[in-house]
Amino acid sequence: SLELPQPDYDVLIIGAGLSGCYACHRMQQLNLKVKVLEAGSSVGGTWYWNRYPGCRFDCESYSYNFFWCKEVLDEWTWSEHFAPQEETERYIQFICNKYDLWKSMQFDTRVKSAHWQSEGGFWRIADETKREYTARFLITGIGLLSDPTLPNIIGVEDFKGEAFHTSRWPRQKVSFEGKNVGVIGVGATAIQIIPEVAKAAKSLTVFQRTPNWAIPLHNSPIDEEGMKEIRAAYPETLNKINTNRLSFLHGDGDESIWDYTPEEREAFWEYMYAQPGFGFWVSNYKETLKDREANALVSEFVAKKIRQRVHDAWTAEKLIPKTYGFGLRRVPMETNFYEAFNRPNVRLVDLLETPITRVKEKSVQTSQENIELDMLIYATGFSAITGAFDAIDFRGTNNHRLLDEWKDGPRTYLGLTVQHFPNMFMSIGPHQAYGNIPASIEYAVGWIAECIEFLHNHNISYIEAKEEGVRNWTEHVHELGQGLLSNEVDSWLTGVNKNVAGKQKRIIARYSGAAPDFRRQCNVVADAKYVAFELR
Ligand code: NA7
Repeated sequence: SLELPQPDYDVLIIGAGLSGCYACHRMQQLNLKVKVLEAGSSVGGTWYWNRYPGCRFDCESYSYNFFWCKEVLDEWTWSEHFAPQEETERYIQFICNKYDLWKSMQFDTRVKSAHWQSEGGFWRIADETKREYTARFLITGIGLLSDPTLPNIIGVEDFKGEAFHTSRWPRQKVSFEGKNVGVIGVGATAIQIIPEVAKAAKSLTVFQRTPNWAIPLHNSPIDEEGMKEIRAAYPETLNKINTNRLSFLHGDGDESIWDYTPEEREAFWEYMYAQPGFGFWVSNYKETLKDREANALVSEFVAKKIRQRVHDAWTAEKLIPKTYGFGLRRVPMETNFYEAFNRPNVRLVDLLETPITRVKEKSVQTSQENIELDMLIYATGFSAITGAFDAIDFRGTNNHRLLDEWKDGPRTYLGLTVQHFPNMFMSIGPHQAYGNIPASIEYAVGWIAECIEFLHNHNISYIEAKEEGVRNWTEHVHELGQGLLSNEVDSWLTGVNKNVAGKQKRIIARYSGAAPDFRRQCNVVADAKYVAFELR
């Protein structure tokens, strides 16, 4: 009716990372009035914020790009099998140029709240400066590893030297030359930056709490001929992404470890360990991540490799995880990470043995010693999966708070929608299939765009997940997570971050079935014209 207020935009997108860029393109294609709000000063999301030295893809570049943009597939040249951050950032800018996405984007705008307005039926979004924006539909492209967390160590704010979280790395070059540098953490990020710091710094002290099982990346450049072959193979690559369990280039291992002799296994593992990328992790014997005995065998192989590569026996033992097996956390991919510890300027401090008691103005004090530092690098990770949601005050119908809705773990329908939060869609929110993240994004955004197109064409202005759908989906996700060894270990994949008060306990936050099964279920809902939702 005439007197109902009308929103400024058809669609508002939070975030200009891969999700936001693709969603923006789809909305522009539909001729909808769209706005993208981004906290950073440009596009890229993960590839904008994480600009620390050594940051790069650890999935093959040509499997970690988008497949919807045929022209870009033809025109874009990857220079390395695992592209560095700055190349990936340029790739995303290239897409924005190509599809004229910049015109819909607004940067340096951090969204703080999104409240559903029942009168008129739209979202009212406010940024940090309290400026407001209204839109019929809301798409979150806020990332699953985008809310960085500092360690909860006394005195972190007292440190007077240079200090950086890896995900808030400055745009200007940081020099390690002649400096005593400390790195806290040994996750995928730390494992990329440590060899870079080790090369240049006067000294590097690595503060490790839980060791991780890392394997070699084996990166190499791509020449002109190689890129031609990669282009020719794109259809085949896409087919692999669409059929493999985790949407990686690497197929699912389907052979049984028990069909092989110890010598045959050893030869297979030697071969796989020398291959680039995630193959050793995801294309291994089918029992390695499910069966404790098989997992112990593969873990022993990787432990042996670490012992061979790290000369100092004490350091090698400390770098080998003892409390959980290989592959049960996200496996960091490394380039000379283990060799860095063979340099005379690098040492490991085991925080399980000698914890940090406090950070001081010029040093880190452990229970045993005081270590003087010029620079402290926090490679301490993120409030993952739900962190970016927790940072925004989302309120749905009847003032429902998302934070309350999810206080015992996320509850979603298809990982794409939430009850009481009408007209809101999440790209790679909780309960979605992760693995190859750009592939997950491409699917999620495609699903959302088709849904919005359908609603638009049918004059439907309201869509909300139903209680039953949310209950069934959440149960389904929990069932899939049962019996997985990886769900018995603390990591960001199980929603644990010891630095965050509400994240001390393991939860099932991701869809751990096969990505093709996830997509099939979402397709069924779309094919049935979204009748599983409440539509008005
Ligand atoms: P991760 O993998 O969550 O790693 C964070 C690291 O920081 C990990 O080693 C943590 O040890 C360590 N950490 C965190 N807080 C502390 C405190 N308070 N004291 C000591 N050590 C601490 O984050 P990344 O950025 O490396 O990688 C995230 C993902 O991004 C990665 O998996 C890829 O998918 C891309 P802990 O294990 O908690 O003992």
